[in-house]
Amino acid sequence: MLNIILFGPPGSGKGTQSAKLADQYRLVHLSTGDILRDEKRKQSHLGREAKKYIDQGLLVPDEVVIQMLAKWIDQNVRKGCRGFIFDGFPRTIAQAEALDRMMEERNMQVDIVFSLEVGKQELVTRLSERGKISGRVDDQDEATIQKRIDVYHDETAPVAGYYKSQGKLVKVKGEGTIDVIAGQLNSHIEQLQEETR
Ligand code: B4P
Repeated sequence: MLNIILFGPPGSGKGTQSAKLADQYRLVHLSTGDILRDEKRKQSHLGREAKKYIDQGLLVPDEVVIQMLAKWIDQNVRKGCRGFIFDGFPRTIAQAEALDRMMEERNMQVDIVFSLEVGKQELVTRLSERGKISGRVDDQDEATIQKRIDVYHDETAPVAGYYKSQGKLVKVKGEGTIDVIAGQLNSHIEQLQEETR
């Protein structure tokens, strides 16, 4: 199994790069943002709860996201998947600890954590651009985008230290063309696969 985490601020390219990696290595792409937005669209109980946080640029409570993710992992493991790309999860230390527990209980492990490094102005530009077409409430105004970047620095950035101390964190420049960034991620994965062969 190959399990990868894509980590970075909002708009850093996590979703974009995860889709490419999932396709290339035939992994299951688990985007907590996409799952929560889908629940919002369906107006399920979870979706209505999540909406209160997402639309304001805040994180959905840990226990909600952790339970939701455990369910998705189990469903895909039962189907015999080759591994996962975690996109937008974990976003807090509590989520990172929960993921480690979930993996251990299932005899799995996180193999590599990519941190996509992008400057703040570029993030604001990308998300504002996406806001014109995505219809996402959290991309619509600059104050909410700013709030998400602040939440990232306060609550999510410390997760990088958690994986650095496990020797799993790899920083990658997230500015440049999508294909060049994808090429860098690929070469790190191939190196990892060489080392573990
Ligand atoms: P997410 O759906 O994870 O979305 P995101 O952080 O806004 O964006 P992402 O980083 O995936 O976007 P991408 O770069 O692909 O989260 C949304 C919300 O859901 C959170 O604020 C939170 O409320 C909630 N949530 C999700 N997970 C949670 C969790 N674990 N715990 C609690 N709450 C959670 O794309 C951005 C734009 O940049 C795109 O338009 C793309 O085309 C463009 N782009 C990408 N790469 C580019 C490049 N190299 N050059 C130029 N443009 C590029």
